[in-house]
Amino acid sequence: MNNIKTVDKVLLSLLESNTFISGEQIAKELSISRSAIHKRVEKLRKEGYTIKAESNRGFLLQTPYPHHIILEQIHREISPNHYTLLLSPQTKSTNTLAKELVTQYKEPFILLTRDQVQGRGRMNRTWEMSPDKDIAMSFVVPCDLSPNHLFSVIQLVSLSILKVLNKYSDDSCQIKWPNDIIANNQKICGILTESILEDNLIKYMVIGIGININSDNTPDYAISLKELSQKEQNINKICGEIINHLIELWDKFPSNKDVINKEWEGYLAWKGEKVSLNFYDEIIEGVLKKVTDEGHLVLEIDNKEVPYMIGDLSKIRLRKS
Ligand code: BT5
Repeated sequence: MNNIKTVDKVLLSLLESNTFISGEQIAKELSISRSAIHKRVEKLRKEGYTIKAESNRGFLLQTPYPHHIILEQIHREISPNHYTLLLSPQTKSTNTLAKELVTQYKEPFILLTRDQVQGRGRMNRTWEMSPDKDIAMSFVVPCDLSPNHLFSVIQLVSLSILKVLNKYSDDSCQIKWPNDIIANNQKICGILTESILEDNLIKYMVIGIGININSDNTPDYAISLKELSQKEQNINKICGEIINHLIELWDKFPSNKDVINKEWEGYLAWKGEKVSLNFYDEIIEGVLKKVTDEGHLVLEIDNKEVPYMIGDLSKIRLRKS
Protein backbone atom coordinates (compact mmCIF):
# COMPACT_ATOMS: atom_id res chain seq x y z
CA MET A 1 0.00 0.00 0.00
CA ASN A 2 1.06 3.51 -0.81
CA ASN A 3 0.30 5.77 2.11
CA ILE A 4 0.95 9.47 1.93
CA LYS A 5 3.79 10.46 4.20
CA THR A 6 2.78 12.67 7.09
CA VAL A 7 5.31 15.27 5.98
CA ASP A 8 3.57 15.49 2.57
CA LYS A 9 0.19 15.84 4.24
CA VAL A 10 1.42 18.74 6.39
CA LEU A 11 3.15 20.29 3.40
CA LEU A 12 -0.06 20.09 1.36
CA SER A 13 -2.12 21.62 4.14
CA LEU A 14 0.38 24.50 4.40
CA LEU A 15 0.29 25.03 0.64
CA GLU A 16 -3.51 24.98 0.59
CA SER A 17 -3.73 28.34 2.34
CA ASN A 18 -4.50 30.22 -0.91
CA THR A 19 -1.53 32.55 -0.51
CA PHE A 20 2.16 32.04 -1.13
CA ILE A 21 4.04 30.51 1.78
CA SER A 22 7.77 31.05 2.06
CA GLY A 23 10.31 28.23 2.00
CA GLU A 24 11.62 29.52 5.32
CA GLN A 25 8.24 29.19 6.99
CA ILE A 26 7.70 25.68 5.59
CA ALA A 27 11.18 24.64 6.74
CA LYS A 28 10.36 25.88 10.24
CA GLU A 29 6.95 24.22 10.44
CA LEU A 30 8.18 20.86 9.12
CA SER A 31 11.67 20.94 10.62
CA ILE A 32 13.23 19.95 7.31
CA SER A 33 15.89 21.59 5.14
CA ARG A 34 15.18 23.83 2.15
CA SER A 35 16.51 21.19 -0.25
CA ALA A 36 14.23 18.57 1.36
CA ILE A 37 11.27 20.91 0.69
CA HIS A 38 12.23 21.15 -3.00
CA LYS A 39 12.45 17.36 -3.22
CA ARG A 40 9.02 16.90 -1.65
CA VAL A 41 7.47 19.60 -3.85
CA GLU A 42 8.94 17.90 -6.92
CA LYS A 43 7.49 14.57 -5.79
CA LEU A 44 4.05 16.09 -5.30
CA ARG A 45 4.25 17.69 -8.75
CA LYS A 46 5.01 14.28 -10.25
CA GLU A 47 1.86 13.00 -8.53
CA GLY A 48 -0.13 15.65 -10.36
CA TYR A 49 -0.34 18.58 -7.95
CA THR A 50 0.20 21.98 -9.55
CA ILE A 51 2.52 23.87 -7.23
CA LYS A 52 3.74 27.31 -8.22
CA ALA A 53 7.16 28.46 -6.95
CA GLU A 54 8.38 32.07 -7.05
CA SER A 55 11.78 33.06 -5.76
CA ASN A 56 10.69 35.94 -3.52
CA ARG A 57 7.31 34.66 -2.47
CA GLY A 58 7.65 30.92 -1.93
CA PHE A 59 5.15 28.21 -2.87
CA LEU A 60 1.46 28.10 -3.75
CA LEU A 61 -0.80 25.15 -4.44
CA GLN A 62 -2.80 26.13 -7.50
CA THR A 63 -5.31 23.31 -7.53
CA PRO A 64 -6.17 21.49 -4.33
CA TYR A 65 -5.91 18.13 -6.07
CA PRO A 66 -4.80 16.67 -9.41
CA HIS A 67 -7.49 16.47 -12.06
CA HIS A 68 -6.54 13.25 -13.74
CA ILE A 69 -6.49 9.68 -12.44
CA ILE A 70 -3.38 8.94 -10.37
CA LEU A 71 -3.12 5.49 -8.85
CA GLU A 72 -1.13 6.65 -5.80
CA GLN A 73 -3.93 9.05 -4.97
CA ILE A 74 -6.57 6.35 -5.26
CA HIS A 75 -4.49 4.02 -3.08
CA ARG A 76 -4.60 6.63 -0.35
CA GLU A 77 -8.37 6.50 -0.32
CA ILE A 78 -8.88 2.77 -0.31
CA SER A 79 -8.77 0.38 2.60
CA PRO A 80 -6.15 -2.40 2.44
CA ASN A 81 -7.30 -5.12 0.06
CA HIS A 82 -6.08 -7.80 -2.30
CA TYR A 83 -7.11 -6.01 -5.51
CA THR A 84 -4.49 -4.80 -7.98
CA LEU A 85 -4.98 -1.30 -9.38
CA LEU A 86 -3.85 -0.87 -12.98
CA LEU A 87 -3.71 2.21 -15.17
CA SER A 88 -3.62 2.34 -18.94
CA PRO A 89 -3.24 6.08 -19.67
CA GLN A 90 -5.12 5.74 -22.95
CA THR A 91 -7.06 2.77 -24.21
CA LYS A 92 -9.83 1.89 -26.63
CA SER A 93 -12.01 0.37 -23.92
CA THR A 94 -11.11 -0.67 -20.39
CA ASN A 95 -13.51 -3.62 -20.67
CA THR A 96 -11.87 -4.87 -23.88
CA LEU A 97 -8.38 -4.52 -22.40
CA ALA A 98 -9.50 -6.08 -19.10
CA LYS A 99 -10.77 -9.15 -20.91
CA GLU A 100 -7.35 -9.54 -22.56
CA LEU A 101 -5.62 -9.22 -19.18
CA VAL A 102 -7.84 -11.69 -17.34
CA THR A 103 -5.56 -14.65 -18.07
CA GLN A 104 -2.53 -12.74 -16.78
CA TYR A 105 -4.02 -11.68 -13.44
CA LYS A 106 -5.61 -14.50 -11.50
CA GLU A 107 -6.45 -12.11 -8.68
CA PRO A 108 -9.16 -9.45 -8.86
CA PHE A 109 -8.06 -6.18 -10.43
CA ILE A 110 -9.35 -2.75 -11.27
CA LEU A 111 -8.27 -1.22 -14.57
CA LEU A 112 -8.51 2.53 -15.03
CA THR A 113 -7.80 4.91 -17.86
CA ARG A 114 -7.55 8.66 -18.31
CA ASP A 115 -8.70 8.57 -21.90
CA GLN A 116 -10.99 5.91 -23.32
CA VAL A 117 -11.30 6.43 -27.06
CA GLN A 118 -13.74 3.70 -28.10
CA GLY A 119 -15.84 3.23 -24.98
CA ARG A 120 -18.57 0.64 -25.34
CA GLY A 121 -22.14 0.69 -24.09
CA ARG A 122 -24.64 -2.14 -24.22
CA MET A 123 -25.88 -3.51 -27.55
CA ASN A 124 -23.02 -2.02 -29.59
CA ARG A 125 -23.70 1.48 -28.39
CA THR A 126 -20.87 3.86 -27.57
CA TRP A 127 -19.80 5.52 -24.34
CA GLU A 128 -18.18 8.95 -24.47
CA MET A 129 -15.85 10.45 -21.88
CA SER A 130 -13.82 13.65 -21.55
CA PRO A 131 -10.16 12.71 -21.09
CA ASP A 132 -8.76 13.55 -17.65
CA LYS A 133 -12.20 14.56 -16.42
CA ASP A 134 -14.32 11.45 -16.11
CA ILE A 135 -14.03 7.95 -14.71
CA ALA A 136 -13.75 4.92 -16.99
CA MET A 137 -12.80 1.74 -15.22
CA SER A 138 -13.33 -1.99 -15.18
CA PHE A 139 -13.77 -3.97 -12.00
CA VAL A 140 -12.62 -7.51 -12.71
CA VAL A 141 -13.33 -10.37 -10.36
CA PRO A 142 -12.77 -14.10 -10.70
CA CYS A 143 -15.73 -16.05 -9.34
CA ASP A 144 -17.82 -19.20 -9.57
CA LEU A 145 -21.22 -17.70 -9.87
CA SER A 146 -24.48 -18.91 -11.30
CA PRO A 147 -25.73 -16.61 -14.09
CA ASN A 148 -28.90 -16.26 -11.96
CA HIS A 149 -26.92 -13.85 -9.80
CA LEU A 150 -26.14 -11.50 -12.68
CA PHE A 151 -28.80 -8.94 -11.92
CA SER A 152 -27.79 -8.84 -8.24
CA VAL A 153 -24.24 -8.03 -9.36
CA ILE A 154 -25.54 -5.10 -11.40
CA GLN A 155 -27.50 -3.96 -8.33
CA LEU A 156 -24.37 -4.24 -6.18
CA VAL A 157 -22.37 -2.11 -8.59
CA SER A 158 -24.99 0.59 -9.13
CA LEU A 159 -25.62 0.84 -5.40
CA SER A 160 -21.90 1.24 -4.63
CA ILE A 161 -21.60 4.08 -7.16
CA LEU A 162 -24.88 5.76 -6.24
CA LYS A 163 -23.96 6.00 -2.57
CA VAL A 164 -20.80 7.93 -3.38
CA LEU A 165 -22.39 10.16 -6.03
CA ASN A 166 -25.23 10.99 -3.64
CA LYS A 167 -22.72 12.06 -1.02
CA TYR A 168 -21.44 14.74 -3.40
CA SER A 169 -24.78 15.77 -4.90
CA ASP A 170 -27.22 16.24 -2.04
CA ASP A 171 -28.82 12.84 -2.62
CA SER A 172 -29.99 13.74 -6.10
CA CYS A 173 -29.08 10.50 -7.90
CA GLN A 174 -31.40 7.60 -8.62
CA ILE A 175 -31.10 4.25 -10.35
CA LYS A 176 -32.73 3.82 -13.73
CA TRP A 177 -33.53 0.22 -14.60
CA PRO A 178 -31.57 -1.77 -15.45
CA ASN A 179 -28.14 -0.23 -15.00
CA ASP A 180 -27.96 3.56 -15.26
CA ILE A 181 -27.57 6.19 -12.61
CA ILE A 182 -29.43 9.38 -13.32
CA ALA A 183 -29.90 12.79 -11.77
CA ASN A 184 -32.57 15.25 -12.93
CA ASN A 185 -33.57 12.51 -15.40
CA GLN A 186 -30.15 12.81 -17.08
CA LYS A 187 -27.57 10.05 -17.15
CA ILE A 188 -24.51 10.45 -14.96
CA CYS A 189 -23.24 6.86 -14.99
CA GLY A 190 -23.49 3.80 -17.22
CA ILE A 191 -22.51 0.23 -16.39
CA LEU A 192 -21.54 -2.52 -18.82
CA THR A 193 -21.42 -5.96 -17.25
CA GLU A 194 -19.67 -8.68 -19.21
CA SER A 195 -18.92 -12.18 -18.05
CA ILE A 196 -16.69 -15.05 -19.04
CA LEU A 197 -18.55 -18.33 -18.70
CA GLU A 198 -17.34 -21.89 -18.34
CA ASP A 199 -19.56 -24.93 -17.74
CA ASN A 200 -22.55 -22.66 -17.19
CA LEU A 201 -20.82 -20.76 -14.42
CA ILE A 202 -19.53 -17.20 -14.50
CA LYS A 203 -15.77 -17.49 -14.06
CA TYR A 204 -14.96 -13.81 -14.43
CA MET A 205 -17.06 -10.71 -14.19
CA VAL A 206 -15.76 -7.69 -16.09
CA ILE A 207 -17.80 -4.74 -14.89
CA GLY A 208 -17.27 -1.55 -16.87
CA ILE A 209 -18.12 1.70 -15.16
CA GLY A 210 -18.31 5.11 -16.84
CA ILE A 211 -19.06 8.14 -14.69
CA ASN A 212 -19.24 11.79 -15.74
CA ILE A 213 -17.28 13.55 -13.02
CA ASN A 214 -15.83 16.87 -14.21
CA SER A 215 -17.12 17.02 -17.80
CA ASP A 216 -18.45 20.37 -18.97
CA ASN A 217 -21.14 20.97 -21.56
CA THR A 218 -22.55 17.46 -21.51
CA PRO A 219 -25.33 16.75 -24.04
CA ASP A 220 -28.88 17.27 -22.79
CA TYR A 221 -29.45 13.58 -21.99
CA ALA A 222 -26.34 13.55 -19.75
CA ILE A 223 -25.03 15.33 -16.68
CA SER A 224 -21.74 15.37 -14.79
CA LEU A 225 -21.18 15.49 -11.06
CA LYS A 226 -19.55 18.88 -11.51
CA GLU A 227 -22.63 20.22 -13.29
CA LEU A 228 -24.87 18.70 -10.67
CA SER A 229 -22.96 19.99 -7.66
CA GLN A 230 -21.76 23.20 -9.33
CA LYS A 231 -18.30 22.34 -8.13
CA GLU A 232 -15.12 20.80 -9.56
CA GLN A 233 -14.73 17.39 -7.92
CA ASN A 234 -11.75 15.37 -6.71
CA ILE A 235 -11.80 12.48 -9.19
CA ASN A 236 -9.26 10.29 -7.35
CA LYS A 237 -11.01 10.59 -4.00
CA ILE A 238 -14.38 9.74 -5.53
CA CYS A 239 -12.90 6.84 -7.47
CA GLY A 240 -11.29 5.47 -4.30
CA GLU A 241 -14.54 5.74 -2.36
CA ILE A 242 -16.43 3.87 -5.08
CA ILE A 243 -13.78 1.14 -5.12
CA ASN A 244 -14.10 0.79 -1.33
CA HIS A 245 -17.86 0.29 -1.60
CA LEU A 246 -17.50 -2.16 -4.48
CA ILE A 247 -14.95 -4.28 -2.64
CA GLU A 248 -16.90 -4.21 0.60
CA LEU A 249 -20.11 -5.42 -1.04
CA TRP A 250 -18.42 -7.85 -3.44
CA ASP A 251 -16.45 -9.57 -0.69
CA LYS A 252 -19.73 -10.45 1.07
CA PHE A 253 -21.57 -11.43 -2.10
CA PRO A 254 -23.88 -13.37 -2.56
CA SER A 255 -24.84 -13.68 1.11
CA ASN A 256 -25.72 -9.95 1.17
CA LYS A 257 -27.90 -10.28 -1.97
CA ASP A 258 -31.22 -9.60 -0.24
CA VAL A 259 -29.93 -6.58 1.67
CA ILE A 260 -28.56 -5.12 -1.58
CA ASN A 261 -31.83 -5.79 -3.38
CA LYS A 262 -33.86 -3.99 -0.73
CA GLU A 263 -31.59 -0.99 -0.62
CA TRP A 264 -31.40 -0.79 -4.43
CA GLU A 265 -35.20 -0.73 -4.67
CA GLY A 266 -35.30 2.37 -2.51
CA TYR A 267 -33.38 4.30 -5.19
CA LEU A 268 -35.37 3.08 -8.19
CA ALA A 269 -36.39 6.00 -10.40
CA TRP A 270 -39.98 6.58 -11.54
CA LYS A 271 -41.63 3.91 -9.38
CA GLY A 272 -45.41 4.38 -9.63
CA GLU A 273 -44.98 6.82 -12.51
CA LYS A 274 -45.87 6.63 -16.20
CA VAL A 275 -42.92 5.47 -18.26
CA SER A 276 -42.24 4.34 -21.79
CA LEU A 277 -40.12 1.36 -22.71
CA ASN A 278 -38.35 0.99 -26.02
CA PHE A 279 -38.64 -2.78 -26.41
CA TYR A 280 -37.08 -4.01 -29.68
CA ASP A 281 -38.13 -0.78 -31.39
CA GLU A 282 -41.68 -1.03 -30.08
CA ILE A 283 -42.67 1.75 -27.68
CA ILE A 284 -44.62 0.44 -24.71
CA GLU A 285 -46.25 2.74 -22.18
CA GLY A 286 -47.26 1.80 -18.67
CA VAL A 287 -46.84 2.49 -14.99
CA LEU A 288 -43.59 1.26 -13.45
CA LYS A 289 -44.71 -1.13 -10.69
CA LYS A 290 -41.50 -2.88 -9.60
CA VAL A 291 -38.40 -4.79 -10.59
CA THR A 292 -38.42 -8.51 -9.75
CA ASP A 293 -35.54 -10.25 -7.95
CA GLU A 294 -34.42 -11.65 -11.32
CA GLY A 295 -34.23 -8.11 -12.69
CA HIS A 296 -37.40 -8.02 -14.79
CA LEU A 297 -39.14 -4.68 -15.08
CA VAL A 298 -42.85 -4.93 -14.32
CA LEU A 299 -45.13 -2.43 -16.06
CA GLU A 300 -48.84 -2.07 -15.43
CA ILE A 301 -50.57 -1.88 -18.79
CA ASP A 302 -54.38 -1.88 -19.00
CA ASN A 303 -54.63 -3.12 -15.41
CA LYS A 304 -52.30 -6.06 -16.11
CA GLU A 305 -48.76 -6.48 -14.83
CA VAL A 306 -46.36 -7.33 -17.65
CA PRO A 307 -42.68 -8.23 -17.05
CA TYR A 308 -39.91 -7.14 -19.44
CA MET A 309 -36.38 -8.47 -19.49
CA ILE A 310 -34.79 -5.84 -21.66
CA GLY A 311 -35.39 -2.38 -23.07
CA ASP A 312 -34.63 1.31 -22.72
CA LEU A 313 -36.72 3.12 -20.23
CA SER A 314 -37.69 6.77 -20.26
CA LYS A 315 -40.08 8.95 -18.36
CA ILE A 316 -43.20 10.21 -20.04
CA ARG A 317 -43.23 13.94 -19.66
CA LEU A 318 -46.62 15.45 -18.99
CA ARG A 319 -47.40 18.36 -21.28
CA LYS A 320 -47.93 21.69 -19.57
CA SER A 321 -51.53 22.79 -20.03
C1 BT5 B 1 -24.01 2.03 -20.85
O1 BT5 B 1 -24.52 1.51 -22.00
O2 BT5 B 1 -24.47 2.95 -20.24
C2 BT5 B 1 -22.72 1.36 -20.39
C3 BT5 B 1 -21.57 2.30 -20.39
C4 BT5 B 1 -20.33 1.65 -19.83
C5 BT5 B 1 -19.12 2.47 -20.02
C6 BT5 B 1 -17.93 1.87 -19.33
S1 BT5 B 1 -16.58 2.94 -19.30
C7 BT5 B 1 -15.51 1.69 -18.81
C8 BT5 B 1 -15.93 0.42 -19.53
N1 BT5 B 1 -15.26 0.27 -20.79
C9 BT5 B 1 -16.12 0.36 -21.82
O3 BT5 B 1 -15.79 0.27 -23.02
N2 BT5 B 1 -17.36 0.55 -21.37
C10 BT5 B 1 -17.41 0.57 -19.93
P1 BT5 B 1 -25.96 1.86 -22.56
O4 BT5 B 1 -26.98 1.65 -21.50
O5 BT5 B 1 -26.06 1.09 -23.81
O6 BT5 B 1 -25.88 3.42 -22.85
C11 BT5 B 1 -25.20 3.91 -23.96
C12 BT5 B 1 -25.87 5.24 -24.31
O7 BT5 B 1 -25.61 6.20 -23.27
C13 BT5 B 1 -25.33 5.88 -25.58
O8 BT5 B 1 -26.01 5.39 -26.71
C14 BT5 B 1 -25.59 7.36 -25.34
O9 BT5 B 1 -26.93 7.68 -25.64
C15 BT5 B 1 -25.45 7.50 -23.84
N3 BT5 B 1 -24.12 7.98 -23.45
C16 BT5 B 1 -22.91 7.79 -24.05
N4 BT5 B 1 -21.93 8.38 -23.34
C17 BT5 B 1 -22.53 8.99 -22.28
C18 BT5 B 1 -22.08 9.75 -21.19
N5 BT5 B 1 -20.79 10.03 -21.01
N6 BT5 B 1 -23.00 10.19 -20.29
C19 BT5 B 1 -24.30 9.92 -20.43
N7 BT5 B 1 -24.81 9.21 -21.44
C20 BT5 B 1 -23.94 8.73 -22.35
